[in-house]
Amino acid sequence: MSSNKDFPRRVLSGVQPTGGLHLGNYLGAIKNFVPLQEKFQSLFCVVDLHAITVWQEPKELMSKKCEVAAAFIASGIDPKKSIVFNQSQVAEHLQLAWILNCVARMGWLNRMTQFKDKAGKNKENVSVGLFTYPVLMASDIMIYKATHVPVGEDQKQHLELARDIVQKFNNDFKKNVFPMPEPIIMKSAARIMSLRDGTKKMSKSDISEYSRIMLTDSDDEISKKIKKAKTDAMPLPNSLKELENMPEATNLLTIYAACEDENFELVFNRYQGKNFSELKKDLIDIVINKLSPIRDEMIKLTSDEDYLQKILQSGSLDAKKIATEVLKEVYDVVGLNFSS
Ligand code: AQP
Repeated sequence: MSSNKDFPRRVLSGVQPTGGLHLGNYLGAIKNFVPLQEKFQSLFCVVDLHAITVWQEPKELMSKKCEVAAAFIASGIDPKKSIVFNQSQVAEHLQLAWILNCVARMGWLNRMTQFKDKAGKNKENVSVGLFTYPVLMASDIMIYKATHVPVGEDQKQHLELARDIVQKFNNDFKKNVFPMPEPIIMKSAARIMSLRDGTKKMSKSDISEYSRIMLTDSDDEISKKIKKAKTDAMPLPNSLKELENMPEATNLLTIYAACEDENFELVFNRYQGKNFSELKKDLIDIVINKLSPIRDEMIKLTSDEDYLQKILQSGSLDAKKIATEVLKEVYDVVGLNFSS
C-alpha cells in the first residue's frame, strides 16, 4: 500500500518541444506551475523524448527545446527556485521506463484514449514509442518520486496509469518505494478548446492556425484570431443552463476567466444577453494584456540560445542527482544491483 506521508512534497511536470506553445498549454499547465514553485520543490522538464514519438526534424529540435525553456522562464518560472531541465539529458528516465514497461500491463495501455486519437486509422504504422509514451511519462514522475503533477485535463488518464504503475510496483516488490502522484488540474482552465470548434481541444497539431493562439502571436494576430473565433449568430444566453449547449461561447468565457483569474460565473453574469462582439472586444484586450509581456520576454530569451541551453544543462545535472539515487534504490529492490 502506498502512503505519501514518508515522502517530501515534490512537483514534476513536462512540456513537449513539438513546435510552438499555445494558450491551452499556458492556461492549462505552465501558468499553474508558477505558484507551485513557492510551495514545493519543483522540477519542470522539456520532454524531448516524448516529442520524438512523432517525427521531429533533428536540426530544429534544439530551438524548439529552447523555446519551451523560454516559455517557462517568461511565464515566471525561476530557474533558481525550480529545476528547469531537459528529459533526454537524464538517462535514468529511460532506465526506469524499461523496468516500468515490465510492470505495466498491455490491457492498461490499450485503454489510453490519446493513443487512439493520435494513431487514428494509422495504428499499424505509428511508432511503438507513441504507444508506450504513458509508461515513459510514469517514469518521468517516478524517477523523482514526485508527489504532485500539474497537468491539463487531457493528461488525466495518463496520470491514472502512472498511479496504477506505482501501486503495482510497490505491491509487487512489497516496499513503499514510490509515493502516489496526485494530479493538480486547474478546473478553471483544465481544457481550453479550439477557437474553430468548441468541442475539440486547442492543440498544436490542428491544421487550422485560427484554432489556436500561440504564445508568440503578435497583438494583431491575437486580435484577428479572436475576431474570427466561431460563435453563434444569437447573443449570449441569459442562463448558465442555455450556455451548456454552447461550447464556443463557454470556451471564450473560460479563456477570459482564466486569464483574469476570475470566477467563471461572474464573467458570465457580466456578458449574459450581450452580443458576442462585446465579449470579443474585451477578450482581445485581456488576452493581449496577458500574453504580450510573455511574448516579448520569450523573443528576448530565444535570441540567446546559449543562455537557455546552459539553464537546461545545469538543471539536468541537478535533476540527475535525484534520479541517480532513486534508480539505485529501484535496482536494489528489483535485484539488478551487484552487492559490492
Ligand atoms: N487545450 C488545452 N487545454 C488545457 N491544457 C492543455 N495542455 C495541452 N493542451 C491543452 C496541457 O499542456 C501541457 C503540455 O502539453 P504538451 O505540449 O506536452 O502536449 P499536448 O498535450 O499533446 O499538447 P497539444 O497541443 O495537444 O499537442 P498535440 O497537438 O501534438 O497533441 C500538458 O499538461 C497538457 O495537459
